[in-house]
Amino acid sequence: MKMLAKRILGIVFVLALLAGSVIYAGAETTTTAPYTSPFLTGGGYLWGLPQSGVPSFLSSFTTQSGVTVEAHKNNTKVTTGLLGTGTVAKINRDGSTIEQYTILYFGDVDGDGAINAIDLLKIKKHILGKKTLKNEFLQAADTDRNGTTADVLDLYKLKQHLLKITTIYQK
Ligand SMILES: [Ca+2]
Ligand SMILES: [Ca+2]
Repeated sequence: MKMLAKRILGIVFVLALLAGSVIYAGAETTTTAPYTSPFLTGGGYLWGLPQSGVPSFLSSFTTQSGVTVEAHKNNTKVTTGLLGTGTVAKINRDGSTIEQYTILYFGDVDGDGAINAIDLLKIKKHILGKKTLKNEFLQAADTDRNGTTADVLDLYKLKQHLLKITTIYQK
């Protein structure tokens, strides 16, 4: 009798576990992210742009209903032109911002959305101690993506990029 009771208890326990996992699985499938995107985020930054056009950036997001993505430059919403380092991506749900990221476009150190000789000059000035790069602009100066920002190797990598010898890795 005792054995049977133990066995029933065991079965009940297994059934409860199964029921629990079914409920858990159900809960998991109903939880959907507000959006998906091919970009990477961390520390308040967003990066991984293949190029810096605003329209293609915005259309890269797949959003749930009620969710919108906006790009802001100097606190003004933009829908055309180029994104650059320092542009802010806002993810809104029902009118309020739920996530916000500052864009990093590696190699674009002045935030105009282009990688050119001006950016090279900015890194050079930083190295020489003439004008210090800060925040996202300093982060975007890690052109060789080794984690250290705005050093001679980054200057060299940017030069190579401009000469089309190598490309700055954005992912
Ligand atoms: Ca630039
Ligand atoms: Ca570096």
